[in-house]
Amino acid sequence: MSMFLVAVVLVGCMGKSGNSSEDPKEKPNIIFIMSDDHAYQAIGSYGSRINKTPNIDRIAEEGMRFENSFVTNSICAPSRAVLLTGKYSHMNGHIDNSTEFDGSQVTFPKILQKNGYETAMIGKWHLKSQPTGFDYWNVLPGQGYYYNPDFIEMGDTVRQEGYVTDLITDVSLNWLKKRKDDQPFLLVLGHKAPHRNWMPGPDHLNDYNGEEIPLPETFYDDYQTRSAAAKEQYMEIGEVMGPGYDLKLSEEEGSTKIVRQGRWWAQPYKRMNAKQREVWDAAYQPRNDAFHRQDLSGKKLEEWKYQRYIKDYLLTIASVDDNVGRVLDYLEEEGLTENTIIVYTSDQGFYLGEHGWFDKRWMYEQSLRMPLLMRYDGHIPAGSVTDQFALNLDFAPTFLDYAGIDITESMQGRSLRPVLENKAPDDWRQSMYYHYYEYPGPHQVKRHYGIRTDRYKLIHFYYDIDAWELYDLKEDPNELNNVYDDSAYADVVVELKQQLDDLREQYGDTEEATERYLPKEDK
Ligand code: SGN
Ligand code: CA
Repeated sequence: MSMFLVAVVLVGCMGKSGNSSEDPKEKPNIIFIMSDDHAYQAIGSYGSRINKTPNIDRIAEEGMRFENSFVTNSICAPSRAVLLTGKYSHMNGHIDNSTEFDGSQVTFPKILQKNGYETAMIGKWHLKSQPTGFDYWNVLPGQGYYYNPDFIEMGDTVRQEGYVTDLITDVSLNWLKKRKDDQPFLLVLGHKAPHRNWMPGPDHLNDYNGEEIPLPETFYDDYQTRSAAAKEQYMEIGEVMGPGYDLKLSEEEGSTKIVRQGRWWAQPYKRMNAKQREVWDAAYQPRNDAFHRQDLSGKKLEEWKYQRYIKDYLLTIASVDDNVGRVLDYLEEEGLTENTIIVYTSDQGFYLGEHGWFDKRWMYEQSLRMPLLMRYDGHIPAGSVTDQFALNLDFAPTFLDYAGIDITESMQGRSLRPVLENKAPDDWRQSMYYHYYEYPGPHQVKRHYGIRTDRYKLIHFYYDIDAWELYDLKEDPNELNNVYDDSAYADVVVELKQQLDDLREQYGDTEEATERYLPKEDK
């Protein structure tokens, strides 16, 4: 099926599958909070061993936690394009971070807008083209800065003083306060944090000081049983993290002069004003001095890098958590919790040292899994947990369903509503399809596609490699043992390859589509 054909959608036909009446005021409001690179391993309600997120956990306590929520292409802009369109990357055309999103496509905010919703997009956007389908938008250009970031408000670029996570929340609360109260609303609130280069906010610079965060079990993975793909990546904490931009080191003991090599640390550092820099240096200098005095090498140096990375990462999350709390408090104060669907998720998962890595992209668990918490009082049972498979493909159909809009013809995902209401039908998906494209590219994760069932994961790496991997998630949850060539799994391989072909056919991801998205010189 051509990606252009599937863009034909029925916009605005009301009421078939929803519970909402025709009166827009009766429809639920939607607040969709998406942070950038927030791993489930760093969320309290997912059992984090390394941090606490009391406010994010409030959403789970009052709603549902998804244990098996997956992204279909584990990287930022493509994940957002899937969210908006409800279609796989090969269908919406946004396969990697390099291209501009085609905003003329049908998206769920556009459909909601046409059906009486007031819509806003605030914070991280990352799709290069201007947002469409939003009555109000105020977004970071590109990745944005942590301190004193620029915002593009309806086309005008304005620099705001302050810390990005607080500022995005300020703009969001202001919009909520000013919105029209005779319409339901959709607010997409995108946080920059905890994206690289993990600069903590002024309120949390000194948390975790003197503490040791435990190393993940697989930190020293040697990739022995895997294909060349895992050996040829460029995302090891020990190898890749630069002293300046990533690790925020100063040049030498006693100096606040920043290290210049290793990426562009000067830019974000110099963006701080004098007061902010003073607070920053006061926090980092003693720790940097201690580092210089130790003269570390080998594993000790790698583990020091891990500590610096993970603490900075978690500190940026502490601000996200505070600010989620501000939004939830506002909704409670205004009596809005009852009729508002609240979602917390991240554009993909992330490695917090598992396999020795940071970043995402792989179909392995930490980057495939998206945290997903949803609350809708009176509709989603409080404190519930589901194992059913959810995909980022499902967000658009879910919101349209709750708004009483029939979407059956247009999107590739399914409404999560029956799952959220503990009524998953017998034909709910038992497997999921994944396809990642951005190679050659940052971190050098090779192109791959695959299938995950509740027990197995089969992956095919292609382009400058032709390699298969199979993991038995029950026997090997850490995915250290590729059993693709183990004869005991021969039947499983045959069965999964068939299922994978079926999924590729079902979603229209043909050989021709895969070929179409190869780098130009290779077509
Ligand atoms: C930047 C980062 C990468 C990261 C990509 C994509 N490098 O290029 O580490 O993988 O963004 O991230 S940086 O040195 O510029 O920080 S994504 O979440 O936007 O897809
Ligand atoms: Ca991301």
